Amino acid sequence: MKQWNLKISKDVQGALSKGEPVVALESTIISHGMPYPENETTAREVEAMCISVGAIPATIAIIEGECCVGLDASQLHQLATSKEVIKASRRDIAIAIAQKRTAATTVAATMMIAHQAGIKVFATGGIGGVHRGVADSWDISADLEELKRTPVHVVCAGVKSILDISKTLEYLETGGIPAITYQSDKFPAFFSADSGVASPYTMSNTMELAKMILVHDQLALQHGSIIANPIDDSASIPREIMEEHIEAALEKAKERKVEGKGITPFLLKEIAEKTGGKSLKSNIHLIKANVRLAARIAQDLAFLEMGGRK
Ligand code: PSU
Ligand code: MN
Repeated sequence: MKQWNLKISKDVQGALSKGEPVVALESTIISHGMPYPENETTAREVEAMCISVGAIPATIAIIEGECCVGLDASQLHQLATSKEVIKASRRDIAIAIAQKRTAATTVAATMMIAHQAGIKVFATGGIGGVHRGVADSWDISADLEELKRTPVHVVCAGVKSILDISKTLEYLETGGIPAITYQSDKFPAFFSADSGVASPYTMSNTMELAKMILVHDQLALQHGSIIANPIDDSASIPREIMEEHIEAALEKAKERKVEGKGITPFLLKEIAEKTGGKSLKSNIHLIKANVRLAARIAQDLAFLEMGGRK
């Protein structure tokens, strides 16, 4: 069997071999989720923040057909600026590698590669989910399928309300995927801390989350989990305001017949424009908060794996 031939950076490899905390980061958010130059600055700042908390960041992407775990500055720049970068989810991975393409990896593809590298904690902004109007479109993100089969724990700010939040939670439940909200009993809706939907689980500190991950690993469970981190009040955007923009963006997507993997990037771009950049600011704020939380969980997990008790 052909090996994955991962290209793991020296820093990430060093941390993994010593059992030190590592946090995986995705790249679709860089290439298809945010405009330039904010995407590049955020990617860099997020990595610096992860290091300052005490974990090594492993940003993941496919660069000219190689699965890279931990990117250098020029690779980040390429992902942030090139129009040639494709969006790769699970279905696109073998094609991207075979054709030596450069691809930004979605949550699903990043989970796959992170797992191959031995990374258990992953931070991002928002995950994909069950789209509104799913009964007609059958649009359910491959991120949810991946969570069923890959043991990586994804720290995010919940799901954007371009998605159907209740149906997404139902889908997670069916798939046996725990969704835990950090310090709140409400599941967050990305731009707002409260989606109006109760969270299946609440945990109040990072050690509790790390213990869950440790047990998950000891049981060799093959699925992942969602750790939802509600956005701070200071950066949140009221639901009613977002709702208006989302409705308009969905309408426009329908008119223009945007389909398949183009839908999520299209909606994100529309919403960022409609809110006059306010949503972008919130997005940047929350991804940093998520990386901070993930780095602390990864630290506690490393402590437990070394035999520490608390
Ligand atoms: N949601 C966001 N920002 C993002 C994405 C989702 O708020 O950048 C990206 C992530 O990479 C996620 C992907 O994995 O979109 C989901 O795409 P799709 O819905 O096509 O599966
Ligand atoms: Mn889709």
